Amino acid sequence: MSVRRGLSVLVIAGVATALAAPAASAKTKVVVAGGPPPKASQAGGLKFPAELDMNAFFRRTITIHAGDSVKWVFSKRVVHTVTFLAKGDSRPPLEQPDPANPYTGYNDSQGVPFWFNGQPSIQIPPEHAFPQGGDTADGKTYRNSGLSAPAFKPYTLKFPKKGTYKYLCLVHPGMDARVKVLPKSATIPSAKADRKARNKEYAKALKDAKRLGKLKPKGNSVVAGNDSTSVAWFRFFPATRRRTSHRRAPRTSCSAPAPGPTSAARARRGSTTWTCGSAASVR
Ligand SMILES: [Cu+2]
Repeated sequence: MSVRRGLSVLVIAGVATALAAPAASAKTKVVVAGGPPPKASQAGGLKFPAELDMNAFFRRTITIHAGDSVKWVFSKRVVHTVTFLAKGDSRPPLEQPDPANPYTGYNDSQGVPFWFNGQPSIQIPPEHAFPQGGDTADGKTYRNSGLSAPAFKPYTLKFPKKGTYKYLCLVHPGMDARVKVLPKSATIPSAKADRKARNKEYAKALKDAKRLGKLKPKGNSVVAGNDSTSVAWFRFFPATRRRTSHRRAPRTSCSAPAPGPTSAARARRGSTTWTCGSAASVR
């Protein structure tokens, strides 16, 4: 190779190196499952009443580059999952009948067997309860964080390919969201813009909660909880119901909050006792 040709090759190689985009390092964005978030700073320092739970993902749509990851952190107020269903599947119930393990030996206080003895027990199957599918999403096969409680360990997935990945929480119907994965050349919101948008979504949910928290049932009714799709109150409305007659206790009704394994309401069939999540009194 002549000296002149050698120099040309070096110059061309130098220009090519200068034009090549620097290899972007893979990034990880954070999404909070539920509310309040584990750290107050993850909702811009907003204050959450102790009896309030939020069943939504914040942000509801997160946009990343192909090759980046999303890390979900979990609210510690109730249990959630981050679940990507297999292509074509629809949302399964969290719990399923297990005919191999029927209920046996459950009697009431008088020793009379409950009606459900012999019926299939209701179980949370392992594929719902525990992490499934590895640490990379492919948009076709099942991925699941498992139940967040009791460890509340963050869950991270990498998204190598562009596309829109819908996911949901198996515990709360209506709690769903998506990850938008764009080519590396596309412009996406910065992490700072995402945090700002997330705080806004929390502020809106708090506003909805405040509206729901104004519930004033008429007459002698007492309502347990008052929910929307993404907000749940774990309290009675009103907290104190005064009797309208001294001769006879008022008729009160107690409606159960949204279903879920951590739901505070438990009803025993065959009994008149309802146990609800927060205290209320009739005076
Ligand atoms: Cu949930």
